[in-house]
Amino acid sequence: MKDFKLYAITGEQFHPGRPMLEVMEEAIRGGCDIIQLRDKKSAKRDVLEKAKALRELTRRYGVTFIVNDHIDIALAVDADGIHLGQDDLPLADARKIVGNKIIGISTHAIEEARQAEIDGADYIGVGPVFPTKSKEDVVAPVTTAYVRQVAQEIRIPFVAIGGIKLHNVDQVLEAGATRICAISEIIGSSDIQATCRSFLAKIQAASEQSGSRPSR
Ligand code: 3NM
Repeated sequence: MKDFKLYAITGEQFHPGRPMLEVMEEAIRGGCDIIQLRDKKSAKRDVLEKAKALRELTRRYGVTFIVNDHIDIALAVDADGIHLGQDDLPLADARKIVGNKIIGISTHAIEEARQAEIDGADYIGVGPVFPTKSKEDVVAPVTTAYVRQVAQEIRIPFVAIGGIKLHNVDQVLEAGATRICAISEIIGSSDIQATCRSFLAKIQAASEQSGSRPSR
């Protein structure tokens, strides 16, 4: 898959009164290079309409587009991939349906990360690093210790997620993350583009620092 650095997920409760498409366009203009449609509340047809609109937007900007949960919608709109949780369709079965589209898997423990790698995930989510209110039934924070463990052991791309803000992202980068995902900090921001640019500057600075350190 095309590599990425800053991953934004939709969350319409964080921008009341502002259209989702406009908010996600701001995120893209700020430099987000992968967008996920995550909507656990709307009727399926409404999710489909949102997916169509986001597919058109992301295609216009050349940004990767992922649909959470709904494999059928991902296929219908020709999204670049899907994102699945631990309780969704098993990866091997999802792979039979989506072929070579991107499959991302949420992981909350190293065993899940190892399994996702073995099963052929294209990337994994690693979280929630910090407490978050953006996800229901969320597990306890995995802390930066889990980020560190994944950075050392797992070879497929991973993205850190969960409660990541501009004020704490440095800890996550220091633990070895090179890709960051956020919902509330990005799309709940009053200046989305500036927030994205600040995240990217921090990601860039951390990568330059780690590049100048002797490798393990
Ligand atoms: N998945 P915020 S945490 C959607 O750990 C999601 O798998 C998580 O939102 C996981 O950036 C999370 O607002 C919510 O904390 C992230």
